[in-house]
Amino acid sequence: MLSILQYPDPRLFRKAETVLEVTNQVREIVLHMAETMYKSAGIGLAATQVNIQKRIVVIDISEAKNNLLVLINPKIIWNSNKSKTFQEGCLSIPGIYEKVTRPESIFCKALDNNGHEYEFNAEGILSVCVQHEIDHLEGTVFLDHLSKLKRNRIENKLKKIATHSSLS
Ligand code: GNR
Ligand code: NI
Repeated sequence: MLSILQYPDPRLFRKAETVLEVTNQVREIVLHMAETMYKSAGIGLAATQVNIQKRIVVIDISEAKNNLLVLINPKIIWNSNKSKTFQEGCLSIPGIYEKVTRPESIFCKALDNNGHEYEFNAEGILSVCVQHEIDHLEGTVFLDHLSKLKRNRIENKLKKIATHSSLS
């Protein structure tokens, strides 16, 4: 299992590199990321979160956790004008859950584990998750979508938690 960077680790703010070829090394990263996502009970994970600066995302929103989606170099090629608000959390910001407004539906393309391009429509939680993960690849987190006031409140709360923690 890979360790997950915790906010505000500066490595979370780096922009990930495009994957030039889906090699065995990339597939190995995907495998380790999936294992890490399942063990952490997340519905998605971006390579940035495990300190790998490549455009690789894994998602599984299924109840049975048996429908792994692999998105390499994912790109949103269309989004709806209509927005929707959803309560989000992040494995890199544990304990913080906030409402974020994003386009309701998106049309995306990505490469699969074999390097083949595919396209898909997403709405609901899948749309939220894909957008949340692509944000990570761009070096942003869901807190960047909140008002300054809300964000400041959360940063102060996280600083307090860090003060009490024996790890810092
Ligand atoms: O596990 C996760 N749940 C979640 C809930 C609402 C909106 C987005 C997410 S993604 C998150 C895992 C994670 O941090 N992925 O980057
Ligand atoms: Ni996240």
